[in-house]
Amino acid sequence: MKIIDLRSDTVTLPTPAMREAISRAEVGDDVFEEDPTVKRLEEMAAERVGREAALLVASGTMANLVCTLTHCARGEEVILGNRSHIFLNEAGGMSALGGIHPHTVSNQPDGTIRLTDIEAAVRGDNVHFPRTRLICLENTHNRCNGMALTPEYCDAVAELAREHGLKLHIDGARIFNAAVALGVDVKDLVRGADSLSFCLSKGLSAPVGSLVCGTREFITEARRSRKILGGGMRQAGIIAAAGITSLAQMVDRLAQDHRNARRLAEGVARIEGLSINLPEVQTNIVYFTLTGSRITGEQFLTRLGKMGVKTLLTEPNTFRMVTHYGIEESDIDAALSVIREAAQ
Ligand code: TLP
Repeated sequence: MKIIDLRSDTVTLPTPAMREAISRAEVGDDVFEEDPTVKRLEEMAAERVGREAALLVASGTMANLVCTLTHCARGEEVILGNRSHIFLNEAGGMSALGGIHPHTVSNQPDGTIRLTDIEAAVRGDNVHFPRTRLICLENTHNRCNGMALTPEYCDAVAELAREHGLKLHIDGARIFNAAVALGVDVKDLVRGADSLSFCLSKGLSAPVGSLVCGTREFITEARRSRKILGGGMRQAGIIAAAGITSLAQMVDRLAQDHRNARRLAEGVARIEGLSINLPEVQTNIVYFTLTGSRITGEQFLTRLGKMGVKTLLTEPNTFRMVTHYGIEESDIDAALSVIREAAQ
């Protein structure tokens, strides 16, 4: 039985071209800034997103943490969505390690936060309050149906940040999915941001790594934050080599993942006992809900697993499926047959 693993795009395996690039990678000690492959990846990343400089880090979580630690001092505050990955899924790193205070505001179903809500959350100058320092957005928005924030929305938040003397960070773990889905240059999605993180190890299929991008000055400080976190890596060209292949070869194919997600979503919509909001499926993430009361979410999850389809239960009856490299159209059709049977 072929296992169809739709839990996440983090399960992607390196491509043959990545393994080849890893085996040939020229390496050095990157803490001494002497790894030529890391430097090449960082330059390529910075250029790709229209920023002066970039820094390779171990994970998306580390990338976001490096950025919050670099922007904020202890006791300062970050405005971020209540469904954001930073708030929900990063073990409270900014407060645990940085003494930084998260101020959550509601994410709308499309991943945006209303400008009026952001503005209302900005603190006035008062001895009782933490100082607001940073706003964080997430694009695509994982827990908000993988939806893509538009350049216009990101610009509006950047403008608001500027008006209030705040910084803007974009958690762009899947920013290339957003750019491909919207048909825009990724530079236009991040042009107003003071920092941005994106992941190599999700839809772009590399085995490890994320990039932090910003001004040269910001990246110099971020390098220090990375060191504090124990994230200074030595012959990291082994990782960077795969990342270079990701940026060179794996971005345009995300459109195929989006088509597969669409096909999956349309199939799910035809299955009795399941409910899905089709217009919300824009990228490679599909959420649906079990509405019939015959079986529980846990039972449905177990049934799917036994029949070879791995998925995630994100709320009691809500499932997330993510398409990625290694999942073909035929796998989607096979998964739909299993889902249909399991929902009986
Ligand atoms: N998300 C993972 C899980 O942690 C939920 C996934 O399977 O989607 N930002 C966003 C928007 C993310 O979705 C993730 C990973 C991260 C940051 C963190 O990246 P890693 O896992 O590399 O630390």
